[in-house]
Amino acid sequence: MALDFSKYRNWRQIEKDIHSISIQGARNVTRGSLHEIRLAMDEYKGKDMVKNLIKISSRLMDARPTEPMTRAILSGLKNHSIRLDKEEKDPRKIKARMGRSIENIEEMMKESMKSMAEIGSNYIENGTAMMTYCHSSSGTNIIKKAHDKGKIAKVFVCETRPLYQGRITASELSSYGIDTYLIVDGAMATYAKKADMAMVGADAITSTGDLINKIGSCSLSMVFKAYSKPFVSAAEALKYDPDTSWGFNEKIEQRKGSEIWEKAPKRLKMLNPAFDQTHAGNIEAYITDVGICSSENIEGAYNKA
Ligand code: RUB
Repeated sequence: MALDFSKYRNWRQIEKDIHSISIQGARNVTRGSLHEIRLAMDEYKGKDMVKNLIKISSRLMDARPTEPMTRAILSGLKNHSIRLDKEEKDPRKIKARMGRSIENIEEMMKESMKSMAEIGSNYIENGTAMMTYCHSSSGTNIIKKAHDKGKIAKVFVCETRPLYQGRITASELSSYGIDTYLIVDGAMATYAKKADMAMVGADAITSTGDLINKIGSCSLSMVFKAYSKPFVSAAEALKYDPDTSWGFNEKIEQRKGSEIWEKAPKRLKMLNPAFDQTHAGNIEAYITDVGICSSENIEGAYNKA
């Protein structure tokens, strides 16, 4: 679901909502961050504007540490603002040029979403019973487009503990008129028998073609592997993290245990990773904005994007 950021008047609130996951999903995190920078430019009009933008962008790049697309886009924008600061004396001109760059990035993101929906909906076969996990705006857009083409029989949506992002997916798809069934995460193997394929989103893709996505995606991939049914990921090529080809591991965000159990017994320890890593061998295909690709040629897709 493409969130409407125009309701935000205060950029600090966007940052809080990214931390609390009220703004969730890699794409919405990137879009929210861009809007935050736009609002911050309105506040810091003077000559300290670029200094402040650099600080804010660096914080946003770490707000969700497992988001290479946000990092790549914000680091490009940060460098752009540093160059502009050297070229332009007038902060109003810097602001205008930064504003245009943000608009161009937003436009590029809309276009990549459109191509993913087209490519993904062509890939899905007629009469598909789909299973999804968490909420990915790329995934839901593909399913909606495939439904428009009459290809979706039904969708099973795992609710996705502990924050229930599956409910966002389920309400979006059912209100679009798709036959949608919300299931508890533990029922994934039961209903996978009745599904033809599984599709999840992507936060990051590593140089070995592994997928990093919402915790539980790996389990889903294993269930589909066991049933010899396809498990795919809808991912803009920009989700590929080139740093992983230099031997850096993608950092997995660890969240507070209180998200699992708010009033848990005092001595109880809780482990709450936000994401997990799905082995490339479990992934039938990546549906990217530059075409369908296997986990082996994801770097090629990234270079093409
Ligand atoms: C969301 C999640 C999504 C990806 C892709 O996790 O894992 O599948 O971010 O989303 P969280 P999109 O709820 O913790 O942010 O396709 O919208 O980029």
